[in-house]
Amino acid sequence: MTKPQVLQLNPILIPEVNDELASLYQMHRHFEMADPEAWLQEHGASIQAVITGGHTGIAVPMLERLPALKVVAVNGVGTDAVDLAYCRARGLPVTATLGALTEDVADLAIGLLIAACRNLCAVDRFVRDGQWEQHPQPSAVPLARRFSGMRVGIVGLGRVGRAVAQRAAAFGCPIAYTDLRAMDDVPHRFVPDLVELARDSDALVLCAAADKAEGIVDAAVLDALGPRGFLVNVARGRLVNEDDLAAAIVAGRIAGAGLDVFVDEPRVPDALRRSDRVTLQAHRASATWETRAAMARMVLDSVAQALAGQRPAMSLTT
Ligand code: 8YV
Repeated sequence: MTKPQVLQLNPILIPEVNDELASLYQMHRHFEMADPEAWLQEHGASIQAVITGGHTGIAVPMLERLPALKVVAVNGVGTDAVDLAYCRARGLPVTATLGALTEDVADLAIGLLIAACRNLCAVDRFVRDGQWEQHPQPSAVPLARRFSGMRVGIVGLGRVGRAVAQRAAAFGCPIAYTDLRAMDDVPHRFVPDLVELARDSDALVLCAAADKAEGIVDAAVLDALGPRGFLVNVARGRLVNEDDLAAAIVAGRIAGAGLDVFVDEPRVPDALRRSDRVTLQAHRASATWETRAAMARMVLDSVAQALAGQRPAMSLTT
């Protein structure tokens, strides 16, 4: 019997899961194809499942070339790069790895916040480059800012936002948040207006889905956050107007930023790369063995359920 055909758009880094996928399905790794266009032309009609990444998703024109498709399994929690309305109308399950990466993303948010306000990366470079020996006087390194007790404003109080709140609360930080609506099951203060939240916060942590929130962090929000305020983004680069952010960093209109995600990854604006007040990551928030293994297993399950004719448990559209 021929195996079901699966198109994989992004690598999975867990060897056991790759072995299992290869034993169950005929895997087609789009990212390794010499001529993906010609391949799609010839084989698109036989593909029954797509595996893709959270921020890369799959575009509608490609979905239209996969008429036998039974599932889009997103190896991530963000599905903003998949047209859910289109998939819903087509009766196509789109699955996500809901809940698998919450803890790691929240951990990195706190890590970035501490790195930003304590200048961890700049001071690391100061030591590494031999500068400490040349400038041993304590004034050679500027004083940092205390994280414990900072007023933390969370943008998007979903799973990740709540996990960030829990961690920040353990550091004695008063928490406020904004979202589409107030939530009655949390003790945190709801602030409907983002500018007002920024004005009331020492650190703004972005945890929101990007689909309806493109560019919400702009010059007005950054100015409200102010020259003693920090921005952390572990959600999507598109939430931020990156030109406004770069200008605010360069001019010292905000104190610093910790960024894991960018508008046009892997490109990071020069002004952000050059600034010592910005701590950078390469979209790594979910990138631990533990989380990536749990995510990959959920992807396996979703594909298996869909190909067995069941509604995948993690489906967002069916
Ligand atoms: C991953 C993500 O980097 O979950 C998401 O939405 O963006 C990230 O966790 C990505 O999905 C890995 O493929």
